[in-house]
Amino acid sequence: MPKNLMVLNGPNLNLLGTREPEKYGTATLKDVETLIKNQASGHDLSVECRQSNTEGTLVDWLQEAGETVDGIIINAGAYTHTSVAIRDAVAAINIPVIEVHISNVYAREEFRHHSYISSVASGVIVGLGIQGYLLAVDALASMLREN
Ligand code: DHK
Repeated sequence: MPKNLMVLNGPNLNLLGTREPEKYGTATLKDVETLIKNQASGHDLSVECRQSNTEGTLVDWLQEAGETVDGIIINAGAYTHTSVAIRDAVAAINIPVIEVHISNVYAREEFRHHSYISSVASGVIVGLGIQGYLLAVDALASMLREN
């Protein structure tokens, strides 16, 4: 059976390319999603990418993905540092979830140093730019091969 991934991006990540490019780079979200799809297809994985600025929508999509795909990549943006609801949604999921941050949150403001998601994620990739999403695809591909 072909395996499927879901990539969820949270608030303000729709602005990639123009938003603080010194921190988030110059690639647009569309560029990033194309790279993710190419990376996934190299592993014979299909991937659906979604973005929302709304916390509840991300919770709904996590619940949906937990039932319909084999692995999830999430960059919850600022909700990483605030959302117990997103953390609880991740904790309720029985498939691997990789948390990604484009910037090195530990080299930034103190309020970005804590993630509600990290302790319930399968793994975390931080500060490697948009390459983090591609490394997360590789990690999921390897986890799914082992299962
Ligand atoms: C993205 C955001 O939107 C911020 O709120 C996080 C994260 C960091 C990132 O680096 O991808 O603090």
